Amino acid sequence: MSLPILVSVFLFCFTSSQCHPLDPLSPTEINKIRVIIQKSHLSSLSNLTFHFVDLDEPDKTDVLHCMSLHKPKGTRFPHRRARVVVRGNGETYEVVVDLAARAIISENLYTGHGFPPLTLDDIVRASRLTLMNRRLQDSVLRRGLNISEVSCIPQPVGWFGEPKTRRVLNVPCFYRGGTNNFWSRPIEGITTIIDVESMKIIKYIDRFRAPLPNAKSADFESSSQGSVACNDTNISRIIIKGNEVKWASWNFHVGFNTRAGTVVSTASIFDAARNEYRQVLYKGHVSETFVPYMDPTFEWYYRTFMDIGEFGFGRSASSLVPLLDCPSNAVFMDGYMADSKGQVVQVPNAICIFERYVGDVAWRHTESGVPGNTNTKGQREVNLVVRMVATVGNYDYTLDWEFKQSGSIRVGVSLSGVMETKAVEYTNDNQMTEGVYGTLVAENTVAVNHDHFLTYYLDLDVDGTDNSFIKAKLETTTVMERKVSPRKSYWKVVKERMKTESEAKTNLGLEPAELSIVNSNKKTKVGNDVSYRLIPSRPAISLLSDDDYPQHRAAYTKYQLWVTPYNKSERWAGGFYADRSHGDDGVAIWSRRNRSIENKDIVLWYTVGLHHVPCQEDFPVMPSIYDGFELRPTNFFDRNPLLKQ
Ligand SMILES: *[C@@H]1O[C@H](CO)[C@@H](O)[C@H](O)[C@H]1NC(C)=O
Ligand SMILES: *[C@@H]1O[C@H](CO)[C@@H](O)[C@H](O)[C@H]1NC(C)=O
Ligand SMILES: *[C@@H]1O[C@H](CO)[C@@H](O)[C@H](O)[C@H]1NC(C)=O
Ligand SMILES: *[C@@H]1O[C@H](CO)[C@@H](O)[C@H](O)[C@H]1NC(C)=O
Ligand SMILES: *[C@@H]1O[C@H](CO)[C@@H](O)[C@H](O)[C@H]1NC(C)=O
Ligand SMILES: *[C@@H]1O[C@H](CO)[C@@H](O)[C@H](O)[C@H]1NC(C)=O
Ligand SMILES: [Cu+2]
Repeated sequence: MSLPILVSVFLFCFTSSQCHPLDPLSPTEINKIRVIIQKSHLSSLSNLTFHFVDLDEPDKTDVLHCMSLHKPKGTRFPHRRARVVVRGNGETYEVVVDLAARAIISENLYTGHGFPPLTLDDIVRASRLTLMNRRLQDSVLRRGLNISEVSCIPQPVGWFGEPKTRRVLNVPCFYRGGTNNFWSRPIEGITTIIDVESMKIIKYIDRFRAPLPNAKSADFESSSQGSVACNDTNISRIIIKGNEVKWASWNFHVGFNTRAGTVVSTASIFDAARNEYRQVLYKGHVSETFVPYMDPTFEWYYRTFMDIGEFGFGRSASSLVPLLDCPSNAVFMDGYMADSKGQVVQVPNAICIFERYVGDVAWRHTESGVPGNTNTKGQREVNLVVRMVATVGNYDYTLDWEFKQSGSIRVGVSLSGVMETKAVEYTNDNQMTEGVYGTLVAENTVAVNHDHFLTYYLDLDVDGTDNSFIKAKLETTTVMERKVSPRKSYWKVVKERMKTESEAKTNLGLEPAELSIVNSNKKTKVGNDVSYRLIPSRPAISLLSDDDYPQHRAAYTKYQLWVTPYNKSERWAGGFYADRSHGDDGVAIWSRRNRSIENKDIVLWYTVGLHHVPCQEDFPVMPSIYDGFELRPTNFFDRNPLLKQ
């Protein structure tokens, strides 16, 4: 289709607090998009469904230009556009909608591998269809169970080399019967495969029976405790206008979309010594997740989930519960998204923002070397947290962006929720033989081994867009001048500036290295390059073999860190069309171009990884495990920014 040439439509934007160029789509805009699509020729496609509706972000240069103008009245901002992916007639269409012009300005039929994210409707219908299946009902009855107590949960099936793929879901079923924790009571041995497009069951197999795990041991709701409120911090220091947040010296924008959930952008920090805001992070969010289970049997092998691309963290956002998810001083933000019909769905309290004091010290010193007095000085560490919770089926991910007054940003994730378990005949570990792929956490209940990899998109702009990535290795050095020193060794810092994408791929091991994002065009007063350092989490990379299909699709999990030159369309680490993808898109593929990353606008792709060997304490509901990393100013300020100027 040829693109109509549009007269540039300028919105008078950015004159009020309501309007930041990266603001998520408002309910009014989502409605408008639906109407525009329904009035277009796309409405004649059969079974038209909306799979993705998000802001089509303006070009970065335009956004940065706009930001740097200190918002004079009447600053013009180019446009509001939306990126929409719909399916109709069994095909995928990528559409860009201009909201001011109320028109579709581009349209493309996607013919590559993989499918757009599943809709909630796909999931609900597949679940219902499974429960209505006579053969399943018979299987349930033969096991002496009551169909009214069965929950069936559709799951994406990955890709295992089939030349042609359809949109299908595998729908395992579980038994409530006395507990809401059905995840711990799988009805083992049954496989239902559903073709999502025609909403028909295309395969039903009942291979074997296993005992149903006990309801009493699986239940945790009856022993959950109320939350304790705590008023320690000061809400009045947080200033929120629209989606922009000002707190202490920080200024940033909080967005929300169905795929990533929380998106933090245009974060800058006020440098009192220079009397100016300085850029730190243009955009950061979770880009993809990979959760492969380590059970290769027929009923389990396909469970190799890429939750962000297959469904979405935003679509899985839980409404946060005051005093449980967020403390009493939290401020809440709602999220908005489109459902499969393009209609607005509100997620009340999708994000909370709060000041946190946990009793830590930001800096301190006791000086006893001054005659006459021993003197202690210091400052409490009070941070600002931006939080959301994505509940993807059985798992709950609490995702935090924590801003410190020292200039650090701590990005963390807490994992809780319920294990995916497999029903087995064993009631004691001493009966377990080969072919068990996890830990016996209760009688007849194995929690299966698995990994969690969360890959973050981090477009840092340290004091400007032109940055480089430096690995500083600490090398043991032999002392040569033995006449003046009895020492035999020391370590020195050897900095290596990474020139290309292939050099920048990093696995952190025992080798000591400092990883930093440096702006060599900007110096401190004493001449150091300004930079931010990446302080990593515990290193973990995928242990699957390179030729295994799930690994091929999530190839980026073989390195903890990738660095690419900024490209607006490179955003989703496992590729946009992750459902049933063949591994031909994503950061591992883009990086093969081996582009230059020196003194360029660069993007970091950092993976927080956990190998999860379940234990009994994880059952029936798992105590939170925390992991995360920090972005820390390094020769960015002329001295400790916590001190008064
Ligand atoms: C099956 O479960 C439903 C809902 O829990 C209950 O109302 C019904 O009595 C049960 N049927 C039998 C045969 O136990
Ligand atoms: C449209 O949906 C119906 C019901 O789900 C299905 O039977 C039909 O095959 C679908 N048509 C296409 C073209 O996918
Ligand atoms: C927290 O502060 C609010 C508002 O000042 C107050 O209503 C509430 O009772 C306080 N809660 C506790 C546990 O102190
Ligand atoms: C809370 O912050 C406001 C604004 O910075 C300040 O005026 C007020 O004194 C603070 N209150 C407390 C209890 O710290
Ligand atoms: C941006 O990335 C896409 C996907 O990798 C690629 O097709 C396109 O050529 C890139 N654009 C530029 C300017 O490099
Ligand atoms: C990437 O480019 C660099 C510099 O041109 C070169 O030394 C290196 O071998 C290349 N790596 C790959 C994998 O192509
Ligand atoms: Cu886990």
